[in-house]
Amino acid sequence: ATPHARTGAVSPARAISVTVTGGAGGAGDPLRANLALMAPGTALRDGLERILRGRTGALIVLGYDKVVEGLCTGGFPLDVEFSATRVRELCKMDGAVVLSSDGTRIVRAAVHLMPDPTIPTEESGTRHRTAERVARQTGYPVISVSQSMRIISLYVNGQRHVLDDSAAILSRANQALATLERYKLRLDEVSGTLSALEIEDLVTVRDAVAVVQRLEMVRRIADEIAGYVVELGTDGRLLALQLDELMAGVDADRTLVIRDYLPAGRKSRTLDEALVELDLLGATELIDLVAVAKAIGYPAASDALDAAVSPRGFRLLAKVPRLPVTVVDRLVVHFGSLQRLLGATVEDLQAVEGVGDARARGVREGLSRLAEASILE
Ligand code: 3AT
Ligand code: 3AT
Ligand code: MN
Repeated sequence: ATPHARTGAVSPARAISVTVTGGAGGAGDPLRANLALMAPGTALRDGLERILRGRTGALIVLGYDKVVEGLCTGGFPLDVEFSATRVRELCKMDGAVVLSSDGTRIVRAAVHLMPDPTIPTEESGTRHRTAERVARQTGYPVISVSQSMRIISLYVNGQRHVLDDSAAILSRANQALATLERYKLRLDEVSGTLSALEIEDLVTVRDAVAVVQRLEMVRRIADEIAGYVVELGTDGRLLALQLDELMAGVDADRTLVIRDYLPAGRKSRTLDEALVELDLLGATELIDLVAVAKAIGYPAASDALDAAVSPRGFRLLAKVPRLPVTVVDRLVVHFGSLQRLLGATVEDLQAVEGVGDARARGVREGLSRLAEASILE
């Protein structure tokens, strides 16, 4: 997935609720990476929960370098291994605790941080103003535990993210999962229809694009759930299993269907370009089949949707058992279209490098079986 962050609505607490849509927030997303560091099951989260229960507050900087050092006054140097109990005790004192950049050591404690006062901040309490400014000035994530409001916040990338408890995240995640299940059913319907039309050679741009659209919708909601899985840490294990099961093969299908229908020609898009364009579609554009068709390189006119197209055959060949990807590619290059593949005899198939007698029969039988199955549907 290509990562690019998008943020959602501003909640009353002025927290930026981070809704991950599109290709947003993939593995490279800094917010997601930091949420993983403090997810349930980690030592850092354990420490933060202890501070919360103890009703003290905390100000913790997750990184130490010359810039951070320059903001530190007072307190004392420590350089001891991080532990949940240590950080909880140290946070009973006034001031901030500074951790090493990898979070494994406690570098300083009871520090008075003096960030640049001209850096804008929307917070009011001195702890939270400091947290926001230090995060902006140093680029390191800063965690605050509010004593008065009893919440944990993470300041990173100019955003504030409030850590919810697992029950709240799980209820949102389960709603998203229910949506994913519905989307997946619809996807299975449209891809079944596409397979049947492909066998009959009756595909229009609309049918192919409908599958691309549904795949993208499924991928986006799955990505949102993947974000919850990260945030839930050990509490997200079952959610992760359900997500994996629902998403089996979806990413592969996405590539295959686009490779099947990417318009040919010198000026046409490559697979990667098409994927980027799809990723850039907003939520409302994604509902519009014309916009989706345009993203993969078809003309942006509504009558273009009714044009007949033929698949190259990648998606259906991938359903033939025990056929290596390299052989699929060679078969498609050799025959050029699914219709020619369907019409090929065992001898014709053997003309392709890497296809011997047994494999040729396998392909022949596999394709016939797919043809029968999709007509029955
Ligand atoms: P206490 O003896 O605990 O009252 P202290 O010197 O230990 O004082 P704290 O770090 O506990 O101070 O801070 C207590 C409050 O003082 C927190 C904040 O509301 C206020 N405060 C501290 N520094 C500033 C500042 N630079 N500007 C405005 N208010 C400040
Ligand atoms: P609470 O929601 O009350 O916890 P706050 O943002 O209202 O946070 P306060 O002014 O009440 O913050 O300060 C609470 C403590 O935060 C006081 C001190 O231990 C710590 N603190 C505040 N400013 C700094 C700073 N610049 N460096 C280190 N510690 C600070
Ligand atoms: Mn306060």
